[in-house]
This record gives sequence, C-alpha cells and structure tokens, in this order.
Amino acid sequence: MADLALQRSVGERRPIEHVPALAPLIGDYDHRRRTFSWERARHWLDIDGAGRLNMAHEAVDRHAAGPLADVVAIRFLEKAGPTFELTYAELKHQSDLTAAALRRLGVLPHDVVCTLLPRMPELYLTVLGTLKAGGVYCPLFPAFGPEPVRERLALGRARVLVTDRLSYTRKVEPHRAELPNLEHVIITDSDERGCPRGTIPWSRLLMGGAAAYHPKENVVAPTWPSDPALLHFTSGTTGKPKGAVHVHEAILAHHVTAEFALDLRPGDIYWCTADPGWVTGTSYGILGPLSCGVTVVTDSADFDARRWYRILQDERITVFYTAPTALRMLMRSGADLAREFSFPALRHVVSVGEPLNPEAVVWGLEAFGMPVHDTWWQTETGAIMVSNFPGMPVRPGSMGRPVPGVDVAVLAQGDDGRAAVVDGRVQVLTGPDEVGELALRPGWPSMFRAYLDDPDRYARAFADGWYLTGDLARIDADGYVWFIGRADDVIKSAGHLIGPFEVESALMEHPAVAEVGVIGKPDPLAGEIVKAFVTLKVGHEPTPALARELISFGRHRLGSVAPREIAFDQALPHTRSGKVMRRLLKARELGLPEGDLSTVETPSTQPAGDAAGEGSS
Ligand code: 6R9
Repeated sequence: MADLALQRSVGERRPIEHVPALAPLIGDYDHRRRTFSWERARHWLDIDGAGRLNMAHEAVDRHAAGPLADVVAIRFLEKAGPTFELTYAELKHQSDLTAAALRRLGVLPHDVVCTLLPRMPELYLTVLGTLKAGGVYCPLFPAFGPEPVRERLALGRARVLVTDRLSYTRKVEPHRAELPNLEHVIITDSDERGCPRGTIPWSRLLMGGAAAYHPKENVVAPTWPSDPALLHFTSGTTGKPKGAVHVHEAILAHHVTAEFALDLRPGDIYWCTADPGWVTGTSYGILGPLSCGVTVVTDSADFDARRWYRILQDERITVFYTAPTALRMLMRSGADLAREFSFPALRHVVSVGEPLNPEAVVWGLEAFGMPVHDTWWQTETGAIMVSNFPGMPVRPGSMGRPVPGVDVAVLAQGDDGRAAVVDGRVQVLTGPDEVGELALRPGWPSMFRAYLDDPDRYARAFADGWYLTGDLARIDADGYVWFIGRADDVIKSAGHLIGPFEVESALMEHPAVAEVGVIGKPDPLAGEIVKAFVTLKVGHEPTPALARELISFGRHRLGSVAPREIAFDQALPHTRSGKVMRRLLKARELGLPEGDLSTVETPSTQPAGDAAGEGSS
C-alpha cells in the first residue's frame, strides 16, 4: 500500500505562549537517527551533579519550579460530576505530601507499593509519592479478579496497597492472611469509621504526611539511575507472571520517546486511554507525558464512542494515544457518529498494543483527518521501540521504524519458532523481509533490569548480545518493521497480555476440571479472546450449563483475563513431557496445518462439542 505522507511543519503546531520548549526540537527522522545519543539526551533532564535522578522529580517537580508551574498537569474526567485538575505546582505539593506520608508509614527505599484503583487522583499521587519516597511502584489492573491480585501482591511482596473499599473486601481481604508482607492497606473512599478492619483511610495517611512535611525540605529521595522504580507484571507462556523491574533512569526513555513518537511538548493536551495497570498507562499515561510538560487528560469512565469523541472535541485534545481494539470499537460505531464532532486541535493519533489493521490506519484519515500512527513496544522495553513517527510517511500495516538510539534486527528461527541460539550465537537475517524473531540491542535506559526473583528467566531473554522479544517480524528494505505474530503462546486480548498458564491454573480449581489448555482465538474486536479447552473428570457431563458455569467461575476468580469460550475435549494433545500442546489446539481452531507432530503423544482428535459460553460474541 502506498505511503501516506504526513508532512506537517512546526509552524502548524498550536502556539504555546510563555512556555519555552524544554528540549530542543530536532529535525526529521533520519537526522535524529544519525545524531541522537542517550548520553547526550541525559542533558534534557535535571540530573544532579552527582548523577542522581528521580523519576517523579523529572516528571513533575522540575516543571513545578519553572514556567509550567501553573499549567494543568492532570485533568481528571469522571462519568458524572465535575472534573478535577491539578497544576504542576499542586501536583508537586500533593505528591510531596504523599511521599512524606508513605515514609512516615514506614515505607523504605525499594519497598513495593501497589495500587488497585481506577484512574483517580489518589492513584497518580501514589505513583509519584512512592517514587519520591524511593519505593517501587507496582500497578494492579483494576479489572483483575481476586486470584491475579493475590498472586501479584504475593510475588511482589507488596508492603502497601492503596485501593477502594469494594476492591479490598472482594479481592484482597479474603487472602489477607496469605500476604504477610502486606502491612498497610489504604482505603481511598472511606473515613475512619467506614474503613474495613486492618485498613487505613486515605485521609489519615495524608494527615500523617502533612505532619511530617516541611515545605523547605526536599522530600525526594536521592535515587540513582539504576535504583528500582517500577514493577510491572507481565505474562509469559509458562509459570507465574513475570515481574519486570524498571529503574529510575527509564524516565529518560519515557521522555525522549514521548517527544519523538508521540510528538509531545508543552502546550499539548494529551489523552492516553490506557489504564496504568498496563505499562502503557504508566509510561505514557503518567511519566513520559508529564516529563514533557503537557496537560494529561484522564478519564475513569468505560468506553463509550460518543463520550470519547466528545472528550477529543471538547477537551481540545492535541495528541491521542490509544489501542487497536478501541479504534475498532470507534470504527464499529460508524463514520456518521464521528462526523457529528470536529477535532480541529487534534494533531497526532497513535496506537499500541496489538496489530493495527491497515483499515484502522486509513479510517483515521476519515474520522480524524490523519492516519493512525502505530507504535510497538513491550512491558520489558519500558518505552516505545518502533514507531511511525510524526512527519514520517506512514506505511499502513507496518509498526514503523526504530526509535533513534535503538537497534533492531530479526534473528533466524529454530524449530520452536524462537531465535535459534547455537553455541551462544544467533544469526541476524540481513535480507529485506526475511521473517524471524524480533530482537533489540540492549542499551536504552528503560530496558527492564530483572524479572523479579527469576534471574534464569531474565538470562534466557538475551542471547549473543540481543534482547529476544518473543515476537516474529520482518524488516523491509526501507527499515520499516512489520509484525508477523508471536513466537509463543501468550494471548493478547484488547491489548492486554494474558498468560495461558495463569488461566489454566485457575480453571483447574473447579471440581469438574481434570485438565485445561488455553489459547487466543481470533476476534474481530479484541484481536483475540481467551478460549479454554477443558477435559472433564469422570462423572461430569460436557453440557452447555457446565460451560457457562466454568465461564462464570473463571470470571469470578480472574476478572478480565477469564476465558470467554469453553470447549470440552476429552483427548487434549500432549507433548511427550506431558504438556498440553496449545500450539496444536490453536492450529486446529484456525483450521491450519498441524505442523510437526513428532512430539505429540495423544493422537489427533477433534475437540468434542464446542460449547460457546455467554458473552462470547
Ligand atoms: C506496550 C505493550 C507486548 C506485546 C508485544 C506484541 C504486542 C505491542 C504492538 C504489538 C503488533 C503493535 N504488541 N504493540 N503487536 N503491533 N504495534 O503492549 O506491552 O503488554 O508487554 O505487550 O504486545 O506481541 O510483544 P505488553
């Protein structure tokens, strides 16, 4: 498909009054790629003479001390009721108080503080307050059920959790005894009397902060670039969720990529629709954009096409970062609806998380007057690594070109689909459009520095000086990267990674279930939905009623990552080592050739009785 040239001159940007640019405007992509270095970019931040930096200082405090002090940093929209705003100066002050309060509570450097909250002020203050206190912030996705919440609190050894009353009583209290590290639970929506036993109201936390806070003192912990700052759980194909650890200097990559790929600069009014429970919601919902000095708009309501268009129009959003599922939902609501609104302020529309169909790119032209720009990255990379940059011709269907300062390659695959590592060496494919595993040369600041408590797994993520992404891709003759698929069994549903193992383990707890294999089934809206193939224990019948029961059982325990479809299969295919072959289940589901079956033990059988469950449309 032809390139969609998107050429805009700097002069077309919305004028910014009284606000100097914080980082120099740099020319076009090729120029940036030639001249950019992470080392030089460090000067764009406010790093102290000894080399220490703190994410929250870089994101907020340095603006609070300058010409952006009275600019709105975050504007909170709510479904009903008035909106609430915090300027950079106010955000600095409130997050100082939160940091002082957490410290007074006993939070020490490197302690893990979690949130289980919708997008509300207390969430943002906890993120910034934790970073200022030198703690490690770990978001939990509010749509998670009790099981994923318990597992992540336990794996992260969280000391503090900030949540609301209902989430606490439903998802945490039943497991509290199994979480010995969880010393303090802060409840945002209750006063002293309304708080469940063993929890503290937010108001009391802040009173402690006010008592401990001296405005002349800098409460920001003097953290080093390599001190841990963020813990993000992500899903692998086997075993427990992986805790990707990011360090304070990641803010440099958040900042640079927010500027290069999202085109953010002071004066922008920016909306990122991702929840901070997902890495996009922290890197580009909080840290990157604030570090660029923009006004971040955040909305706590569920998706509603009309409401979204209204926000884009009425808030005069200039840059919009969202995900393909959301774009497909907007597309589905029809072009007529889009035409009821106008978006004269909008300058740049960006997407991440799943393959962005070319139709969605082109639809952007119709609905917004500009193509949607894809970006690719992962929890592990911490920041955008590949992007269709503003001003660069967009190739619909391609993820774009590497961020300046980032080197990508595709590596020759072995039998298992992953990069073949022979005697510690990999083979870089040099021809254009050769398909292999996408790999990145380490060296960008937001690269994860560990999988929590799992150094072996971390080591396995690298080979021969490359970080192996687990994605398959090709790179065309002009350096544009095209996504082919994942090299593993991890499911991407509505942009969110789901580990099949976590889903299987939860379903296994149902008394009727003997064994489960879980796959991602293609879905026109969500990209993929979770489908579970279940073998029943003797004495249980594969009825539609049981399928529905399993779906609700899964939903109750897992929340948003639960399977949407159940199929009963009394002869799941296994490898010789006894693992359910998800790859084969998926091939059958898709009607694809079953590939190399030399390692299958159970003979090929068709799934018995596809019992689609409720809500599987
Ligand atoms: C930020 C984020 C990472 C995985 C990644 C890939 C998929 C992300 C994509 C994309 C096609 C894109 N992915 N962006 N696939 N096109 N533009 O998504 O992090 O949740 O860790 O997922 O998402 O498979 O490896 P995370």
